Amino acid sequence: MLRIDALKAIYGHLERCVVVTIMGATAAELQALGHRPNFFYLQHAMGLASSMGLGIALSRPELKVVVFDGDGSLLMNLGGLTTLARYRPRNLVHVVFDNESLLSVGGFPTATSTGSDLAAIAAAAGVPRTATVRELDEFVAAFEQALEANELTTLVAKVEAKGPAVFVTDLPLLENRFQFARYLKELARAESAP
Ligand SMILES: Cc1ncc(C[n+]2csc(CCOP(=O)(O)OP(=O)(O)O)c2C)c(N)n1
Repeated sequence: MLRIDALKAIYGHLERCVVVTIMGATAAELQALGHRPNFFYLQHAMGLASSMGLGIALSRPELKVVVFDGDGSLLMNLGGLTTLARYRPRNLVHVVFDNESLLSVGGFPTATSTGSDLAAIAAAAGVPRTATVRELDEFVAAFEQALEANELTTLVAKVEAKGPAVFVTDLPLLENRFQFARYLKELARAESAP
C-alpha cells in the first residue's frame, strides 16, 4: 500500500475532523491532496504529533481528532503512547504510517524493519483499540471503524517507503499555525452561538 493512496482514500472523511500530521513526506502528501484549514502540519517536533492531538482531543471533546504519525517519529517518543493511553480520549484516532524507514531524511531503516511491532507496543501501553493493516481496503475499513468507535485507536498502516519526489509548500508554518488556531476558535464560536 502507498501512503498517498491511503490518504486519498480517506481524504473525504477528514473534512469533518481536526487533523495533525508529522512533518516531511506525510505532510507533503496530505497537502498535495488539498490543504484545508482544519489540517495542521507539525514541523520539526518529531514524535509529538500525537501529543498535540491529545491536547486538542482533551480540550475539545466535541471534535474528532485524527493524528497522522510515522514509525520513526513514534519511535522517537514512545512515551507519547503511554500518555495517550493514560488519558484515553475517545475522540482521537492515531494513524501510524509505518514504512519501516526515516523516509523524509533519506530512508534509513527504523526498528520496525527488524520486527518491532508498534500496534503491540501501543496495546501494551494501554491503548484500548489497536490494529495493523497492510492492504488499502483493510485500511479504509479500519479507519472508518475507528472514526465510529468512540474509543482511542492506534491504527498502524504498513506502507511502502515511497513519498513525493520533492516537498514543496506555499503554506508557511506561521500561516498554518494561525489559520488552524482560528479555525478551532471559530468552530467553537459557531457551536456556542444561539
Ligand atoms: C527531533 C527531530 N529529529 C530529527 C528530525 C529530522 N527528521 C525530519 S523527518 C524525519 C524522519 C521521519 O520519519 P517517519 O516518522 O518514519 O516518517 P517518514 O519520513 O518515513 O514518512 C527526521 C529524522 C526532526 N525533524 N526532529
